[in-house]
Amino acid sequence: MSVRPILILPDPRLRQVTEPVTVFDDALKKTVEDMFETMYDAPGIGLAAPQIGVMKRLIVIDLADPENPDSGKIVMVNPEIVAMSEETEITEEGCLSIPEFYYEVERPAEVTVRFLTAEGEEVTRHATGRLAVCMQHEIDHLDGVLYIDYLSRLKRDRVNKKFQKRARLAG
Ligand code: GNR
Ligand code: NI
Repeated sequence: MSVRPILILPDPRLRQVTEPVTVFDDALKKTVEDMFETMYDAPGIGLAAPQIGVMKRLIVIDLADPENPDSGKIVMVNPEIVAMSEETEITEEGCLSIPEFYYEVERPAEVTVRFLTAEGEEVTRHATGRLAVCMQHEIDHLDGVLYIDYLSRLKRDRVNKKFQKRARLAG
């Protein structure tokens, strides 16, 4: 098991559409273990495979909140949102690939997601609250979508400029 480096904006891999998982082997389980270790180390409540440069449709989530009954380890392979509520909710989001920034985002308040477990078994799960937000945030990552894409152009440009500058200084 190992903590893997998390890719930071503007890494182009964060903008790629990822490939479905087709093989449910020990290598997949190892990747899942690494993702949990990386997420807990960060710490974060979710992590999508492309954030560690694995271009597959694979997500781990743990709300890690004793108050929240949705807490616990969740692995989602090839997830698909099969239903979402008309009702929306605005919550503050952050992203491990966009450190130190937090903005309010409006999303459907409830979603139903169909996915496979790490063993390849199909599951359908209805989610509300923080879990619903996190699932949508992570599934977006699999399609190269970041939460800043939902902000006004002014705010998004400000974030992009900040990270372009950081990359210049670091590179
Ligand atoms: O750790 C995270 N917190 C968070 C807070 C509000 C909405 C979404 C998230 S996900 C984020 C980790 C991350 O970047 N996952 O892709
Ligand atoms: Ni994120």
